[in-house]
Amino acid sequence: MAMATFVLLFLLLASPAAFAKDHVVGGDGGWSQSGDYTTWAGGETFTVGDNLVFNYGGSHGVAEVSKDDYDSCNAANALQSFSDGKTTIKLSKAGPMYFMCPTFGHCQTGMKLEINVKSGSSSTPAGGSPPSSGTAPSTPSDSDSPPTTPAPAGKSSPNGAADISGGMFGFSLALGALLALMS
Ligand code: CU1
Repeated sequence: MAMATFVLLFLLLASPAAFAKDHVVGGDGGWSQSGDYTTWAGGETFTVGDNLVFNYGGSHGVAEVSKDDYDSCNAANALQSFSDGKTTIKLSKAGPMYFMCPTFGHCQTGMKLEINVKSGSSSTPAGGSPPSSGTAPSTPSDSDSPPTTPAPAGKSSPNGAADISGGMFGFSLALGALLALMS
């Protein structure tokens, strides 16, 4: 029973990584000249760790390009390009990504895709954690105070002896003055 609970807890804790999603570009219509990829991308949430899946026919391809080349439909400087009909691209970092079909004329007719990859949901709360970690340095300072407590005990006896001898000296002075007055 305890083992089953442990396994269940482990699965729950591990599950965020299991949420990596495959985004099939264009849905059932796939990657073609008839798709509207701006609208399609607007309905998707892309997160680091997800996959982008392009399904397309032999006359098409996939090229990842810079924003400038995306805007001008230029596949000559493609960061990576594919033409195998089924291309899976892992979204490994946050930020914008740009894709186009390198076949002449296809990008101009709308066969292009811009996405914005978001960092994992776990990293968003992490941005708020630095304030809490700032309180951690105060804990070591508490451990510094105990050593100072025993130290005065060791020094108090010499001071006490000095106080006694000083008191004796003052007493003898007062006694001497009293004796002088009496005589
Ligand atoms: Cu194409």
